[in-house]
Amino acid sequence: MGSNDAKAPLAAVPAFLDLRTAGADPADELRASLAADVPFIAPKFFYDALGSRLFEAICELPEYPLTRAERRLFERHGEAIAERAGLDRPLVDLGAGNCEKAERLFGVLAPSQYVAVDIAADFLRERLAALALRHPGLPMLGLAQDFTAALELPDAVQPGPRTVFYPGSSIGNFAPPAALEFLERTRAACGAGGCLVLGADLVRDKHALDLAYADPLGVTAAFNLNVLRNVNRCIDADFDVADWRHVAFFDPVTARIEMHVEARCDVAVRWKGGGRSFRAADRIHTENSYKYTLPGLRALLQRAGFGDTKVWTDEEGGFAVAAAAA
Ligand code: AVJ
Repeated sequence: MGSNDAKAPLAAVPAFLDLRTAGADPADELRASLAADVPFIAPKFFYDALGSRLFEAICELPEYPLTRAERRLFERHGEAIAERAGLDRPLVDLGAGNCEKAERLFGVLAPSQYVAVDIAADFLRERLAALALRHPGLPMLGLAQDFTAALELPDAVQPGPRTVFYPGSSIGNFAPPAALEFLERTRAACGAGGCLVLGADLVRDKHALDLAYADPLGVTAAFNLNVLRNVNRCIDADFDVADWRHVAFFDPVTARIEMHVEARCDVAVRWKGGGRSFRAADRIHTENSYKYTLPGLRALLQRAGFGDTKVWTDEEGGFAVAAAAA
């Protein structure tokens, strides 16, 4: 063992900073949102270790074309994106997850540093360590952080201009006013001369959108219901997953997917410091996933202060990728 170690290449484990305690306490946040008049659970609570893996499985579903459509766009237009974003810049990946999307762009973007930001600390740490082995020459930094409230980039992140990468249509989790604020903060993180590379799912046929979030295998149902297990862990609650069912639908009026968990019967749930009773058919709102139109996407980026913006679309998948100058 020892003699092999001596010959092994010096692949450094990427630096990793856990900034999760910087903001509000997630347990307080959960207790408040569950006690609200219209109870809800913020979507970031989907992403415990199992939730992160269930989301990876969702991306494999034929009914969920987003990830594949976006991949096609990055494959086709990677060079054009790099022309706008510039080479040799820090690449800040918001909601990096398994880091797979960014890795596919390393070749064209030739980043000077890879900064992966995600709420799922253990999952990110694990995937980033594997990534570093494949790219030993690229400096990497992992940041465990809830960037939905505020994006905090420590000094270890190389200064601007930066390329901020926000793929997968996670922007859809924000209601329009929050999306605007988020994009304004993101523009500041890019710095003058920097660039935002954004993926956004487009409004499509309702039936197709409904199926993408209520797939017949039940993978999305498992992903949604798993949030209750994460809540149990976070606030010592006693949700029984079997008492709840998955509800998801596209609402054309708000142009958003809504996901809820719905009580199958009357249930009383207790947690540390409180509890709540739910009647049969009561719902807890777990996610909004807003879909965009091309004019809507352009207007939003412009209002957030971005300048020259190029948008590429995938007809088949109904998906858009934008490169917006900060
Ligand atoms: C990761 C927020 C982009 O809204 O499509 C997938 C999460 N929820 N299926 C999305 C999700 C249900 C996903 N985002």
